[in-house]
Amino acid sequence: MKEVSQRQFIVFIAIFLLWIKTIYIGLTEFQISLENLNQLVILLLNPLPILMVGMIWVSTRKYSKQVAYLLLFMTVISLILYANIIYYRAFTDFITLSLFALRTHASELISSIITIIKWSDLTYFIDIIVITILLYATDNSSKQLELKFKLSFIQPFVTLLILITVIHLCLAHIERPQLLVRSFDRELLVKNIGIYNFHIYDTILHTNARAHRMFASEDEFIEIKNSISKEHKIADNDLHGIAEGKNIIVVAAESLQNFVINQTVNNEEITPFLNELIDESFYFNEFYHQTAQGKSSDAEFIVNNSLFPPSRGAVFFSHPNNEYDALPEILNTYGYYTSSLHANNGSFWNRDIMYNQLGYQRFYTQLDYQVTPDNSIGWGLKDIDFMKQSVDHLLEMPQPFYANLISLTNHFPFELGEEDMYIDRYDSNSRTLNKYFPTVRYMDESIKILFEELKNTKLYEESIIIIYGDHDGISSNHNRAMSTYLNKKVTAFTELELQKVPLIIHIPGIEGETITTVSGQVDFRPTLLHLLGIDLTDQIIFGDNLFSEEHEAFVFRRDGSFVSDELVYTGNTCYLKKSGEPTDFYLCEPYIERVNKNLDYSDMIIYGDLFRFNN
Ligand code: GP9
Ligand code: MN
Repeated sequence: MKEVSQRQFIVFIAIFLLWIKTIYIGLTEFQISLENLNQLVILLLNPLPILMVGMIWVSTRKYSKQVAYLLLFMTVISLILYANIIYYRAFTDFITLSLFALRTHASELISSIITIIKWSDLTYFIDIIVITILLYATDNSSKQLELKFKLSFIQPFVTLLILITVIHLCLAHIERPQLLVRSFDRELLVKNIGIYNFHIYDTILHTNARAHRMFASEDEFIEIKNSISKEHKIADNDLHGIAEGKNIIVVAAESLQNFVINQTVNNEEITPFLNELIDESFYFNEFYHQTAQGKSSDAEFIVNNSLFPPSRGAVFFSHPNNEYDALPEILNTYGYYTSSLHANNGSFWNRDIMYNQLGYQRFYTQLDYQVTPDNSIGWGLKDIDFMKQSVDHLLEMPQPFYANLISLTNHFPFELGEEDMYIDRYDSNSRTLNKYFPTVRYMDESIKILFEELKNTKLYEESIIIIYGDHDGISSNHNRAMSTYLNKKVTAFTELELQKVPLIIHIPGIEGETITTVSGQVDFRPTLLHLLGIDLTDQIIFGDNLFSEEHEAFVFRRDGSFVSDELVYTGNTCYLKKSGEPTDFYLCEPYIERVNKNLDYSDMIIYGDLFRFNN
């Protein structure tokens, strides 16, 4: 029995070394920062489950094979770590399976690999050498060929494993609620679930997408195409092609809801600049966001594809390898230089990967901005600084360009320094709503500064500027405070009304008007293309040109709710739009069927990767 306990000891040491190594690499190479005790415990716990599974696996192999399996396990774990180290050094990001499918970054990586690898990296493999020596220094005679570790040895480990996993998941949940569906930043994900669990999670996501794709056929594509393509008539109005050849500057306004427009808090205007801008722009005041769990990324997905995001997860994460026929791609073929600008991690919402597939030629991330503690708050660079620095980037772009500016300051928990408080907080039982108004006001100021900076250059005259709210900022958890502010009861009907976000299209020199047609983010793309004079025929889209007289006043959302000229349907109740009073369900029924069919179609396109059949 001596060999068995010796062997147990060596396996234990091996796992211990891998554990220490993982933590060390996390803190140094992956730059994981610890802000509280909870995060430290998470860091210590998260590598353990996989390593313990490895330990149990090795220990239950035949005695004679254990040495080989142990070394194999150590090598695989070490290579996973090292591959991520190299990738992280090059791109400040972690490896995902979709990278292999897309073969992105491969050439950049190969060309720079010599400069990335260091001799000192060999120390990351020392543990394997130590264990090899230990194994060969101990008695490995095959006298007890079939002897495995006793079950009594394994059992406590399984119990411990389960315990650690549960504690880890609870702590990670406290740290980041809904971690796997929200907060989709790989940095955060790895920080909270650990590098090994991250790879398991990524593999599940990836294979799931692959499996769906395998069973989809071209017939489905043709069926959907025939069913949803309508004749997108070129509206006979002077707006067709009015922005042809101009730059397109889009501002995705973080968490900007429509209820703040032209409103006051403590007797002060919340969005003084936007209120003025609306008078000289096309302002759509019945425009709904259509995002689901993917929030900001869903909004980007919708406006660029005119498709619906899936109801679960974030399409930016679940389907970054799909074929799309996205707006940046289309604009590329018309000679536009396409880019997205966002002063956050490139990996947040998987943008750095998904953008390749959408066709953006350039992604300006936080690395392209001067970000200092002085000009940052909450999620990062303050919007005013972001706008100013973005104009510098815009000035360097080849024209015409399509530039997508994503703001950040007006993000939950709506943090703002005293120096940036242009208005006072609201006073209600919701700290979130109270803080929301000053950050919206700050964002309004930043957009004003964007316009001023553009006007200091030729860019203003040469561009059209579009501003849209990406999704709601105040969830239904704050209904009580919201009803105090709105001075009316917040019912399911009101909740849906609150999902309106502004869409403002500013074309210098054109007066514009307020357009009250019911609409949604899927309409963004056809509407913009109409202004650019680009043909919509054959595009497989769910939206419609809002400037066309034939546009049907009808919008539906990812949860199946819809709004028409007369009816509103949400939470299984049919309402009259004018009064907000519930009405006979059967009035809504035909629409419900249509909505569900279309949402299914959109899902089929994404899950089946059907655009690969589009030629
Ligand atoms: C992050 C930003 C916010 O980069 O776009 O994303 P959200 O939490 O709003 O989806
Ligand atoms: Mn957002």
